[in-house]
Amino acid sequence: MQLLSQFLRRNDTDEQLMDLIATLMVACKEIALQLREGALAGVLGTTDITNVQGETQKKLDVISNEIMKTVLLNHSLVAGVASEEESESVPGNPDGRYLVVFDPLDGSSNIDINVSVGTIFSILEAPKDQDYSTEHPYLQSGRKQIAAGYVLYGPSAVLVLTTGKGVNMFTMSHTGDFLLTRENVMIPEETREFAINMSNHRFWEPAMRNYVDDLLLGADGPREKNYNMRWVAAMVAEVHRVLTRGGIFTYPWDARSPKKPGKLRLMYEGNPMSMLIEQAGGLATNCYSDIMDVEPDDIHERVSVSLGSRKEVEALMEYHAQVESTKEA
Ligand code: AFP
Repeated sequence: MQLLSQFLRRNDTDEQLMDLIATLMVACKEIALQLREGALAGVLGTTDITNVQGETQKKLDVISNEIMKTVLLNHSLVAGVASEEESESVPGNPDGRYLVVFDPLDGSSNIDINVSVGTIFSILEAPKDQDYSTEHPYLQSGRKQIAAGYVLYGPSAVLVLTTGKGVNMFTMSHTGDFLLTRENVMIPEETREFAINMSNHRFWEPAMRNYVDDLLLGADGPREKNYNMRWVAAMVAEVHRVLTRGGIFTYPWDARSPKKPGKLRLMYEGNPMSMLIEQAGGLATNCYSDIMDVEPDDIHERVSVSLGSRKEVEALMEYHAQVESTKEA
């Protein structure tokens, strides 16, 4: 079994990037330990703090965020970080080479019911001579990411990583080492499995309703095959399933918050997951263009996300194209 460091070196990874990834894993190991302790460490439940997203923070949201900030900002390579749990970016070493944008604990509504959660990260080059306490240097499209990944804290803790040379999976051993367990992940082009929060059906755009309604018609409908559904309520677990066996995951725009493009955040959910999906041969779209082509205006801006098996995402986009063409007619 190859260690993460051995694999990265074998694949000619930049030494400083390897160093940063190893540092990220120090933080994720500590988060995994906190999660494993759970109730025994008194880390479950919520705080009385509302974050910049307008969400009540779980104790482990705060703990995970502090671990990520402390570990990363102590490293000379890090010029600054931006977090789902921080209203502003946090500067590090002004001569640092990298910016790290992260969701320290995605899916935290699953914590108290002991269901999978994860840490999502995106690594960007730090533009020179910038003020990393402002959001400007972080506002780079997903195409500018030099690496992205997540650690899924499930029955096992699994790092899924891309540095732009494909997607690889590493399982954390009992000694805290990440060992290569799946190399060069490729997503099946077709699928029979979709993931969406069906309770929002009445709030979707017509194209999304038409698409999902046709999935539910199964073999008797226009898609001519039966589908299965999953919903874990943690994007990191949904994406892991899609990378592992194919599928489509979508959290689209809905009329509950019409001014927001979607619920999920572009910089530390949409972009890193889209880089993984595209590197594994899939598609990641906001139903009109690639997510990684969106030019961000705000660190916490949101995006409609539909990603997964290439042919299934293309089918969804066709439903949107048809509605758009009837509007123009
Ligand atoms: P939390 O981190 O607040 O649990 O939200 C998780 C998430 O951002 C994403 O990981 C899930 O796919 C999505 O929200 C679930 O949203 P619903 O609770 O509306 O289904």
